[in-house]
Amino acid sequence: MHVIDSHTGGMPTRVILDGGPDLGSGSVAERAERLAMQHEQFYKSILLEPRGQPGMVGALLVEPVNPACAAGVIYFDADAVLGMCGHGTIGLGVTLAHLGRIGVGVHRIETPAGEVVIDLKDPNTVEVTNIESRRVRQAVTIDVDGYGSVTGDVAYGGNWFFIVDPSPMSVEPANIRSLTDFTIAIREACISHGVGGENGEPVDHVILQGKSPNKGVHSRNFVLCPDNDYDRSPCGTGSSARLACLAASGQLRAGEEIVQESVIGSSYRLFYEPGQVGGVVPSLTGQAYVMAESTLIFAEGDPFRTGIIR
Ligand code: PYC
Repeated sequence: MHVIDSHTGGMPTRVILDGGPDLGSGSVAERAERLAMQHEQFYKSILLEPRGQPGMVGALLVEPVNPACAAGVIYFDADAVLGMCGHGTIGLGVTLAHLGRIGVGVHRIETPAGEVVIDLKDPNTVEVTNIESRRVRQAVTIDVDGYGSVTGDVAYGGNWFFIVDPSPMSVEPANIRSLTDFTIAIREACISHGVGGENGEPVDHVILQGKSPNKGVHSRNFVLCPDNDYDRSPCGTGSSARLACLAASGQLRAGEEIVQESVIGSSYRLFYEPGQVGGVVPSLTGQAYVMAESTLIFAEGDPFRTGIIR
């Protein structure tokens, strides 16, 4: 299996070029569902240690339905198949450019959440125009075991987010362990209280919004992913959900650009345009760097060929 690893603001993406399972035909969303339901061991083995690394997101290339798209892609982490992934799409754009499959300019990419547009500005810089994102619930208060009442918004940006703004815990690298434990407890509370999307979709990511000490930066976030690891980047789908919240509460105008920082200090430039069905169409720009081109080997006798299950 040939893979190319990149990182976007410190968050790793592994693009899988070949060796994936037969997912049949249908939309990318239908094929993603088959990957989730029938090939769990396959996708986890690519990301779990010892072949993968904590936090890593996989990007399985698939044939797009729309021939106008440069690629179809299914993203996943070590726990779940994702609807979309912003940092992964920046990493994918840079990887496709590295392979000579796309050049500078605008390209469409098919994801389970819908078609997104990438604008490759240079070999390392990509602007992603995401699917329409929306806030679905405002100021929901939940009781979080061991922490008390926490209030946040539920929003969709290609994945489902519970966004706490401002965070009651300081968003800084020294607190990453505590922030992780806190956000896991918040996600569990959301699930046990039935707080999620309009159709009962469970919250799969949690965001804590804090202040940045850096000039010109709007805010700093901590984002918990389904695999219980944190996003080293500012999270593209999470930033999209956040833009939807800022727009819905009149805190950011269409077209106004802000800089969103991650807990480790990497950043995206963000803005939105009004959507077609009441939400926002977010754009995020970030940088990715290719780190490795590898062949993964899953030897028959290897006791950890399917990864170290946590
Ligand atoms: O950038 O959208 C994102 C993302 C989702 C999970 C990890 N990164």
